[in-house]
Amino acid sequence: MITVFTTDHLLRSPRTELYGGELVRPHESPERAQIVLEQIQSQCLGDVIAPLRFDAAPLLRVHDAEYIDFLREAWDEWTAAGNRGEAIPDCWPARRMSQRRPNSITGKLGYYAMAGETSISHGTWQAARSAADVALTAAARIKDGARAAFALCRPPGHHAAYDLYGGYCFLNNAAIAAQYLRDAGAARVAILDVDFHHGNGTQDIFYDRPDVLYVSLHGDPADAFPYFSGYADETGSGAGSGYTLNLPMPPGTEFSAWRGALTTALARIAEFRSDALVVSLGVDTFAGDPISFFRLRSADFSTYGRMIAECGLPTLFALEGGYAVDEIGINVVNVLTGFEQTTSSAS
Ligand code: 5XA
Ligand code: ZN
Repeated sequence: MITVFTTDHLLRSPRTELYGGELVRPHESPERAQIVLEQIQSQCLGDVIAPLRFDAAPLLRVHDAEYIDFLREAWDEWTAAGNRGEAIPDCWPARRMSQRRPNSITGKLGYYAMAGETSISHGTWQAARSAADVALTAAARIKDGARAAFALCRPPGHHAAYDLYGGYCFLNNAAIAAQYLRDAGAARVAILDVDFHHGNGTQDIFYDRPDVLYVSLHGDPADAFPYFSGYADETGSGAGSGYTLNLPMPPGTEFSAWRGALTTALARIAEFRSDALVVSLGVDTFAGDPISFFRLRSADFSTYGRMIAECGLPTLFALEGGYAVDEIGINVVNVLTGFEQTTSSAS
């Protein structure tokens, strides 16, 4: 399997995350991607290639143009306003408040943020832009006939909505790739989100559409971030009714139960008869993850990689979360090699 990777991800290296009432060193760190890359190389998964450079058009297929402008300018506006720390919001358009976009950069941060933990820092935009290129390059490989490709994206993407950032995400890499595949001729694309957290951004982008199925397994939002999205009764709207499937699970969920939910998810994907599959691959379902509450073990990632391969679909994997840094490489590569072994034994 080909991996698409760029060291541009190193440009995303904030000093701060708002966590537990403190500004701490971010869980979503550059080491994550480097460790995944090392494991890919040591396991000889396949070639590692650099991304092509795409223009803004594929981003604008799923994101608002003013939001993109905001992301591009945010750090410069923040520093020009005399702020000394990293850019975080301090006020949101909550219930019964105006939804107008403010002029002030601090106001704009609140307007565009769906969560407060994610600092914008020098280089954030450039890294997010390159991560989208990584996903698009992997999608181009799938379009050209590859059975699978791995987009080693950093920063991740699935919390980024049409015009919202947060949860460490700025541009929705998986959604951008799925839309690219649609525009390249795939009639239907399924997105399977196996990250511990619900991908509110991906759901938001495709919620009213019947051509992109979104299926997510995640921590119950009653107990887990993003708290306000991901309930089982969110099933799509309008023409998209029935094309979102949320499978929330409680604290302490073991692989035996998680695998049952994956079987349900894969049955829905099979019924959808999609031309391609995009997997939002977060491995924060791991028992040792510091910010999550499922109990998967490293061997379980191989098992479910095999299950995903049995769909028989051209499959793009895009990296999302996973913060047990010592095991992130093993867990990600276990999914990919599980997938590869099933694919090669079937052919
Ligand atoms: O998948 N999303 C994440 O891993 C980020 C969660 C952020 C929680 N504050
Ligand atoms: Zn996550």
